[in-house]
Amino acid sequence: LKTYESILVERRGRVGLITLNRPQALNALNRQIMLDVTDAVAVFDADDSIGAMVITGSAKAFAAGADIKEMQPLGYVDIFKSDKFGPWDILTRTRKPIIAAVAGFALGGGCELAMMCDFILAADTAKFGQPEIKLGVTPGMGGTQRFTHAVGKAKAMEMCLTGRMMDAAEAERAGLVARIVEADKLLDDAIATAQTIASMSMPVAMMVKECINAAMNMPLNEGLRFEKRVFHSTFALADQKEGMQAFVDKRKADFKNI
Ligand code: CO8
Repeated sequence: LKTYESILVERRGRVGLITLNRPQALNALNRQIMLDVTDAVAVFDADDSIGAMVITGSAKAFAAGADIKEMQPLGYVDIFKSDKFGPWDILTRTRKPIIAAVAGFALGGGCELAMMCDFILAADTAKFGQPEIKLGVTPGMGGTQRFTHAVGKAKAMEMCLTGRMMDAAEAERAGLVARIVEADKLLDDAIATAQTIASMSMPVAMMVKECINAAMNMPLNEGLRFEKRVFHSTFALADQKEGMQAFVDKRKADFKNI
């Protein structure tokens, strides 16, 4: 594995673990951390021995947003021409599942990065928010879009217009996070969850991810048609034969990812 300046990268079984590591700035997402995370994600996505990924931060902060000091001097043309945050989009093109394991602050770009992952596991210490309005800007990487899909219009409006934070319990009630975990068990739980996913048929897990993402972008009738075609296609896999045979034999399936 490569070493990076602003993240730590580890392999835990079939799970690729990425830890944001700019403690002096509460993991604020500067250019270096973006280059590091997007590179590491692409490397894991292309690695057949990795079945799922976890992105996490520290106990105090998943990420306290884009780096405000880096953005502060920019003008309109600078930010428009550079599409400064565009490279983050690679996360949404990743085909293997990514879990965000969030403890502490996930604010602005930090909340948006967590939402770019496939689901969020939250420590009971997690705090989510889109405080961009307090800086005189709008959210720019999903804070008015993915956030609204996740929590609904009323909460998205209130949160983005006031910039207030929500705690883990509220985030779970609102549907922003999949589950809450005690803070000191967060990483173990996230890795175990990713390991469970990585033990499934890899092509099937990738198809499930693709189908659920289709639900966010397609009208229901098109989404249902897409899902049915994908479901039919799974019957071409050796893993479908193995999965159903294992059930009949009352044993655990041993998927070969083919
Ligand atoms: N950018 C740069 N530095 C930061 C950031 C940030 N977002 N957040 C914290 N830091 C730095 C602080 O400046 C401080 O540095 P120093 O010690 O050198 O003064 C250090 O981290 C510790 O922070 P605090 O002393 O403020 O810690 P507190 O525990 O008192 O407060 C808070 C924690 C409440 C999280 C506070 O730091 C805070 O409000 N941070 C800013 C949160 C914010 O506004 N985030 C939104 C940023 S805008 C944005 O994300 C636009 C998204 C565009 C798309 C991005 C895609 C990835």
